[in-house]
Amino acid sequence: MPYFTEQARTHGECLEKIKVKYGERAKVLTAQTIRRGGILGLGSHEEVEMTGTYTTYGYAVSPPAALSGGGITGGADLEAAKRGVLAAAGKTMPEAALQTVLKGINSLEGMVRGLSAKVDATMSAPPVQDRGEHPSLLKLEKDLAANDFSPSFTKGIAERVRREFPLDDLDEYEEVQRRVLRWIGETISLYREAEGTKDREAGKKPRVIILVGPTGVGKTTTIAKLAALYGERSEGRWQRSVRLVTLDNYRIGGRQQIEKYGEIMEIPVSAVENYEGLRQVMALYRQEVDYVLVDTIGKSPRNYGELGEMKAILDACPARSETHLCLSATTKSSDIREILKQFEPFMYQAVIITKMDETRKAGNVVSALAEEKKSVSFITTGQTVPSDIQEASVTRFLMKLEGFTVDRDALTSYFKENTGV
Ligand SMILES: Nc1nc2c(ncn2[C@@H]2O[C@H](COP(=O)(O)OP(=O)(O)OP(=O)(O)O)[C@@H](O)[C@H]2O)c(=O)[nH]1
Ligand SMILES: [Mg+2]
Repeated sequence: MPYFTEQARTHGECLEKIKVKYGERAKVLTAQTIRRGGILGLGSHEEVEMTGTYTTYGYAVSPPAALSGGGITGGADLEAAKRGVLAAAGKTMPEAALQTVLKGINSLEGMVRGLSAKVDATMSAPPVQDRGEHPSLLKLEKDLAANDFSPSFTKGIAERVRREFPLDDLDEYEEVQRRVLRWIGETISLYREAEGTKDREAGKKPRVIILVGPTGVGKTTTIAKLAALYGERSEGRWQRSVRLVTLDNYRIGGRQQIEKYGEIMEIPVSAVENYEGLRQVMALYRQEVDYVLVDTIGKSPRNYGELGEMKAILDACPARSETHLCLSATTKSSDIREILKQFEPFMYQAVIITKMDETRKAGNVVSALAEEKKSVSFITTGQTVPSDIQEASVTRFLMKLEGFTVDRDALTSYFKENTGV
């Protein structure tokens, strides 16, 4: 909360002055009698000085500027006092001594004026801590929290608003939202195939994609969707050759689920249970296959032993394989961070956000991905195979934000994305 110091000739005048400047927002904390004006104690007079605090909504008020009329005065007071001193001294002092005193007074006067200007300048600037209290900032923080953005992400955005927003623009909440949407969008890193294969024999066949992730997030369903997407079916046949491999060999229903998808889509499925089995399948598919999609068993991110065993089996895949971590959009923020970290031994290159249709808030996902510096490859939006999957796009995430006015065309154009997103 900002402080004020006010002086006036009487107690009543001082209270009046405070009331005019700060109104009901002022609270007087101290009152004392001081001596003001004059030079070196000569020509000064008594005044009342009060200090206190006042509340503010940031930019809307500028009491510090108003204070510049008080405080340390140069001007008229100084001139009058100087004349008085010279008149008194002139009667008794020899000329040389008088000149020395005059010089001293002049330099003192310069110092006082400089100091006064500095104080005025400091007090005119809006106090930084007040800026956070602007109603637009308060609303923005509320809107971000309502969208499940993490406290640290929200804080980062609010700080950027304070830093970069011109004073006038902050009153325009729509403009604040528009710019903030872009900033949020800029934190979203999209995964593109070229990145995944960078330094790893780019373009070499087959492209091997492994899906890992916690239990029940939608790995198998997503594998089926990806198979259809990459297979590019047209004129009743697949244009690309796709093969499915599952490590989910033992679980009742696990193997049958993917085999059912394979049967419906007419795509071969291989079930393997160990490193050697996977190595043999990979050797078999080394030629003449465009895509090999590997489904894994859902693992609790806390079961390090099982995660380690699965990782050891997956080592049979070629080094250039891409691993994508499936993560449900319905997961709460703290768990998302844990999952992103615990699956790191799999060295996944991208995250697939599943079940986006089941939540109206994407802030938890966006902030966790940004904070953990992860890229996102796909978004799945329903149980229907093969249609409910899309390549991840910045606009798609931003469209999920509640309470924000989203201009889809402006965003797709800003982020250079397809208008169809
Ligand atoms: N609403 C919704 N449901 C989905 C989505 N993707 C998958 N599901 C459903 O989530 C459930 C689990 O899907 P699975 O594909 O079996 O999940 P999984 O990760 O393979 O599960 P485990 O192999 O047991 O670890 C099924 O009922 C799916 O239909 C999605 O994008 N949206
Ligand atoms: Mg599964």
